[in-house]
Amino acid sequence: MYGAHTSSALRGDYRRARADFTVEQGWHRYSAADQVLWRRLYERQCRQLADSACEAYIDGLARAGSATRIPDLKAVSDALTAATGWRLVAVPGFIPDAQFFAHLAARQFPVTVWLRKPEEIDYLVEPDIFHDFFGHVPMLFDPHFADFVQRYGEQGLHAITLDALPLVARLYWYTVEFGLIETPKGLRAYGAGILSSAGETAYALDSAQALRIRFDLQRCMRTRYRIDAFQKTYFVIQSLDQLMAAIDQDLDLLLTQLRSAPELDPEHLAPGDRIVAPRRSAMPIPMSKPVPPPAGVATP
Ligand code: HBI
Ligand code: FE
Repeated sequence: MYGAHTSSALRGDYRRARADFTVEQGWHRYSAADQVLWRRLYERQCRQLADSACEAYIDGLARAGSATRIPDLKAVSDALTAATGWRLVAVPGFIPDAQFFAHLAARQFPVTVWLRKPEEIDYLVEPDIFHDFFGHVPMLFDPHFADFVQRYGEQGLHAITLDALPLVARLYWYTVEFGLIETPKGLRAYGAGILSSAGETAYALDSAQALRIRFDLQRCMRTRYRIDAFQKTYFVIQSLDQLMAAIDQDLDLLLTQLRSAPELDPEHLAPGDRIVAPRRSAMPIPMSKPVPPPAGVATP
């Protein structure tokens, strides 16, 4: 996955970008091979969504369409605008933080125009159109989530003036990119980095190697993350409203305090963490004898 710390040169074509880093998508420039790869990616991810993605994502994906060809961003944008007032803007790739936040604050979601190469089908460091579209756009059809991401953009812009970018970047990372949610049907994913990744969907929900802890704003903002491998820690919300509740407040004091608080390491639990059980237990539980949950495990 990617992050604000990409060290290699960015691979998009920035020469034609406007001052706000938007470009023309140039839909006709995608090759037949690109279209074939899109369908492969789309079909593969779809297969595991039914019992992995939250309902809002599954509904949004149906409304975003684009199962059979690379989306024409303008066309999907019209449907999205009708649903939640958001629109999609085409960008060459990763853009500066302030510009990224400014787009979100204006209800514009930046979608990278290029598609990965066939040899990168499983893994990519930077966002491409498959990640940006398949991962992010479905959730933007949900009114609550859509409002949260706009508010996040405003708070991100403000956080830059407080020199607190890493703190808000981690919030984005652990929610919009890698968030999990407890639902009546069980643990599900809503994060784009999970839902656009072939391997991370099952890992995030099921693996005994990962920590799943109840979402806590401060814990989340203090926790480092990795961009080169599956996450070690996932934060679990209990409803999408919880996201807006966390961010729709004056964050000045919190950001100023956390700026100098020690960072937390994603590999270990911290005091006060509430563990959430994986979707499927690693070992089958015998039906005959009720087994008490391990200490500290939160039951839904
Ligand atoms: N640009 N295209 C693009 N996509 C991102 O996710 C992105 C970005 N620029 C900055 C950025 N993300 C970070 O500021 C956030 O992840 C916090
Ligand atoms: Fe992303």
